[in-house]
Parts: sequence; C-alpha cells; structure tokens
Amino acid sequence: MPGLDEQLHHVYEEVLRRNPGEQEFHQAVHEVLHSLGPVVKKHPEYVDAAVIKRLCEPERQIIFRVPWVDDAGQVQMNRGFRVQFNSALGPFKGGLRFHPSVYLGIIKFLGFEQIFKNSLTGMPIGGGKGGSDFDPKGRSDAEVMRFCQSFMTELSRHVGEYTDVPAGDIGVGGREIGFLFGQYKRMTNRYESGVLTGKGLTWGGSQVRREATGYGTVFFVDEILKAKGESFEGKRVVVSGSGNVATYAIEKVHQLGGVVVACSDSSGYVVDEDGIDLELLKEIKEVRRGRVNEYAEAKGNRTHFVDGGSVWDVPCQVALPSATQNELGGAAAIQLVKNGCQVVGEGANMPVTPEGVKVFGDAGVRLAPGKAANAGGVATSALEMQQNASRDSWGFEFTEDKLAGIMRNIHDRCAETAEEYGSPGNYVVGANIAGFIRVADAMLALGVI
Ligand code: NDP
Ligand code: 2IT
Repeated sequence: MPGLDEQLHHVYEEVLRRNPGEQEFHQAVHEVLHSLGPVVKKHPEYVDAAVIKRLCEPERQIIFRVPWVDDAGQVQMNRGFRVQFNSALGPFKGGLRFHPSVYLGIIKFLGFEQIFKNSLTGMPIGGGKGGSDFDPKGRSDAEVMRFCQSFMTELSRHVGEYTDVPAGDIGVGGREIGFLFGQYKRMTNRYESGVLTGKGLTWGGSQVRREATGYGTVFFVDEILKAKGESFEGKRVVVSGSGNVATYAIEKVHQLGGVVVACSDSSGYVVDEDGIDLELLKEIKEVRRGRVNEYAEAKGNRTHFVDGGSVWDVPCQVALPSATQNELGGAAAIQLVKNGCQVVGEGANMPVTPEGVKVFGDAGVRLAPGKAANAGGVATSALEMQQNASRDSWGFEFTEDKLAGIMRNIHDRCAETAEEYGSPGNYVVGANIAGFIRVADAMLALGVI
C-alpha cells in the first residue's frame, strides 16, 4: 500500500487479513496508520511493544440476538453488537447506533475512531461502540421500547460505570436511552446513573449533552476561522443531516452570526435562502419525527426541497457534514472547492472519503476531522459521568463553558502536533498523532495486556 511506512504496512496487511469484508474499518485504520509514519520513526518503542498492532484488535467483541414482538404480534429479530475496543485510558465509552446498515465493520470503524477521539478529549475514557441493524423508522414508541428492552437484556451483562458506558449515535437519542436505562435499572436493581450517558435532565442527564456534538463542531471550526483572522459572522454554511448533530450545529452557527442555508436527510435536501428556521425544523424532526421535505412545504417562501441530489451542490463558505460516513466524496469536494468553500468541519464520523480529503488538501481547504471536531459529544458525556459520580448537576452556562474550553484545547493540540510532526495546518495528521500518543503511552505503561 503506497504511502505507509514499511512496519505500518505489515500492521495494515494483518488488519485486512483478520477482518475480511469490513471496508469501513479498513478505511479508518488506514487513515490513522497513514499519519503515524513520522511517529514510529521517532518512537520505535511503539512498534517494538506491538502497541499499534494491539490497538487495531478490539479487546472484546460481543454479538448477540435481539428478538422482539412488533405491534402486530409478529416476532422480529435483529442483531446486536458491542465492540469494546480499548480501555487503556478508562472504561470503554462510545455510542450505540440503530440503523439498517449496521454490521460489524461499521461498529469496528466507529469503535476504532472513538479510541483516538476520546484520547484527544484528555478525559479518562477508553473507546467502544455498539448498535444494531434495527431500523427505528416508522416504528411506534411501544415497538422501540420493546426492542430497547430486549437489546439491554443482553447488553446489561457487559456494561457498567467502571466497565463500559454507552450513549447515543444515529437512531439512538433521549427516547432510546430512557428505555435502555429503565431496563438496566430494573434488571440490576441499581440506580447506576453512570452506566449510560445522554440521559434526560430529570434522571441523571447533563445540561448541554444534547447540544454538545453540534455546538462542539462549530466551536472547533470557529477556532480554525479565528486562526485565519476570520469568524462565522455573515458566512454561508451548509450542514448535511437534520438529526441531533446537524440541529445543534445549525443552532450554534446562527448564534455566532452565520447563516445555514441548507440541510438534508436521506430523502434529499432543503434550501432556505433566509437561513434554516430552527424552531420549525425541530418541530418537524424532533417532535413529529418527520422528513425535511415537510420543512419546505411548511415554510414556502424562498425555500425549496430537492428530492435526492447532493446538498454539497449548494454554494457555501463552510461545510459541516453531519449525517453519516462517506457522504462527501471526491466529486462533491471538487464542487465545494469550486464554489469557494474554505473550511469543512466533520460533525459526523468519517463523512469525507479519502478522495474528498485529498481534494480539500490539494486546494488548501482546512478540514477538521471528526475525531477532533465532533469530540464535544463524548467529552460532555464524560462531564455527565463526572456529575453522576459526584451526585451533582451543573448549570447550562457552566457546562457550555467547559465544552468550549475542551474544544479549544483539542484544536490547539491538533494544530501544535501537526506542526511538530512536519504537517502544519493539517488537522487530520495532528488529530491522529495527538490522539495516538496519549493512548499509546498508557498502553506501554500498562504492560502487555
Ligand atoms: P441522528 O439519528 O440524530 O441523525 C442522523 C441524520 O443523518 C439524519 O438526518 C439521517 O437522515 C441522516 N443519515 C443517517 N444515515 C444516513 C445515510 N446512510 N444516508 C443519508 N443520510 C443519513 O444521528 P446523529 O445526529 O446523532 O449522528 C450523525 C452523525 O454524527 C453520525 O455520523 C454519528 O456517528 C456522528 N456523531 C454523533 C454524536 C452524538 O452525540 N449523537 C457524537 C459524535 C458523532 P434519515 O433520518 O433520513 O436517516
Ligand atoms: O461518536 C460519538 O462520539 C458518539 N456517538 C458519542 C459517544 C458518547 O459516548 O457520548
């Protein structure tokens, strides 16, 4: 594989051999290994102790059957996963994704990314991820509850505040975390708040957790703009997706004076030249669980819906891909560059393909990689764990200030590390190296385990 240091090439070959057919996992590993060439030259101890090789192999992988009964009385069956990737820095930590596309390769790519992301936060959390190929779309609340109860009946054997602490991701929000926590509480007869994060505010949740990923992504991009002597004021922004991350990214961009002119879901995208009306979007997506075309129908003026198509055709100066992996490829990147896009902030995990990353790099577009830019979500989960452990609950502003400080630190560490290792301005390299070094040093200290 061109571009990989020889020793890293061997590690990568081994990953391909051990994990056949898991394309997204291969992609995530390759991207990190690609950045680590200068690190292994400087620090041969990471190779000698097989730190990198061990990092690519999850500590534990759990796959289980999830049977449940639908509203018509029919038995349905899904597959559940929890990949406990690395616990050198703390208990496994990472979200659960419920989406029909979920298979082991998706969970492993997400779990692998999570190790470095969690390391970058500077907090005591290891990396893991889980989920199911369950599709919540069109399911009643009662069906979602029965599914979550069945899922947790098995998952409960493997989680705990000192072991593994799941949270939300695609298809898993406050409703699902509530059903999962309720079942865990019932099964264990313990009010163990620290077993899950993303809880509701009246039952152990943290202020700002709901907003944290979207807000954090915008804080990170704001730091990049500041470093260029600019700000969000008056900037045209396009956000993909219209779920948790997208919604609160839009909210923070508007608070900072930018205008988000488009967002999307898997059916297409909506353009509103006056800026997305967030109250209307929340009513449609969060309350009614509807689709973005309903936004255009309700809003009318200067707004239109495009069925299918690419939201990246809409001209903007800042792009925030916040839907899913590999949603922004080479052609979309070329279009964005042509339209004058200057900064791309990954709200989602691995939304820009390797071809897209190359296009942005060649064009001098600043790219904030997901493991740094969207780390505000998991960082605020760690703040939720702190509050649970001390039986405390903090105010909104206090918590948001902490989040902003964490994002500033991550930005600065990525920028400094990129500079130190000879790639100034390259946040992808900076995030991979800075995230790696903290976890690798902990693994060295803990011995061969
Ligand atoms: P949600 O389920 O709230 O929203 C997901 C959004 O992305 C929806 O608009 C959905 O559209 C769209 N989407 C999902 N899958 C696809 C697909 N295959 N093709 C096209 N559109 C798709 O999830 P989140 O907002 O929580 O997550 C979005 C991204 O952010 C994910 O990559 C996730 O891993 C990442 N992330 C989330 C964090 C969190 O705290 N929630 C933290 C860090 C990263 P539709 O409804 O039509 O499916
Ligand atoms: O990808 C992610 O960082 C998340 N889905 C959030 C994980 C968490 O534990 O809050």
